[in-house]
Amino acid sequence: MWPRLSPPLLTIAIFISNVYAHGGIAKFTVDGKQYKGIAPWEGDSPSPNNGPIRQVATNGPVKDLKSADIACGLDAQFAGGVADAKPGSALVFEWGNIGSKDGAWPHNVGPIMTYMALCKGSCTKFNGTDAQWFKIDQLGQKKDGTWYQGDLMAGKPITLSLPTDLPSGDYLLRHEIIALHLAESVGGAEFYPNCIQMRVTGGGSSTKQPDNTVSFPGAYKANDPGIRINASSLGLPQFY
Ligand SMILES: *[C@@H]1O[C@H](CO)[C@@H](O)[C@H](O)[C@H]1NC(C)=O
Ligand SMILES: *[C@@H]1O[C@H](CO)[C@@H](O)[C@H](O)[C@H]1NC(C)=O
Ligand SMILES: [Cu+2]
Repeated sequence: MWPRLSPPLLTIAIFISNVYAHGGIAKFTVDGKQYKGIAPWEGDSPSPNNGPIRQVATNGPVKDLKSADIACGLDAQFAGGVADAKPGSALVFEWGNIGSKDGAWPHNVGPIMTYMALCKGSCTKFNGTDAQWFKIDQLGQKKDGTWYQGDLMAGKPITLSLPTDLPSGDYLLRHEIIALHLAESVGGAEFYPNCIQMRVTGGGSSTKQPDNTVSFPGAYKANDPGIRINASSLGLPQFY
């Protein structure tokens, strides 16, 4: 039998579920090799972190687009490792609602963006705020109006490939969910950027940067039409 919650307790329970209705990358796989995300809010505290995924401080979102956190996530730390890849590598991203252990990602509205930037020197000491990012992928809505982000909520991974013409080099990969469920007011959108340190071999030796690069902070503004948006006016069946 379920315990009956008195109204004050009910309020607290709802409050807590809001606080923890966030998450991060649970697993990242490149060409079959899997790396685990680091979730300090789940008790993970690898020290040193020899994996390629930069550890963030909490499972919460970045809200301030002027903060350095928009580059790689809340108080993102350098990681000690790099993930080996090649042009065209198959990437798999699994997200979790980390707060309920091994739970699914909790939101289903808003795009998933993936950027890369050449590290100047080793990625293990390269700050994402100094990067010139180019976008390699974006996943928005499907034909039926639902968002690819909903696949993560259903426990499914997001898959994509590195560009096939990517030159060799050390890169930061910036994989980001923009959750728009509260985005009807300025500052309501939730940003969940994650950075992964990669070494690409077997590509060309060009060091020419793509023409269109952006910086974080800088690329997004709180009033951008895709950032301040009433996503429920898009007529979605369920909305979180
Ligand atoms: C990256 O630079 C920002 C802005 O200067 C700083 O706040 C942050 O601590 C730096 N990150 C690391 C891991 O040093
Ligand atoms: C957002 O859109 C929904 C559906 O069209 C509407 O009911 C709601 O009032 C809108 N919210 C705001 C803040 O405009
Ligand atoms: Cu959230």
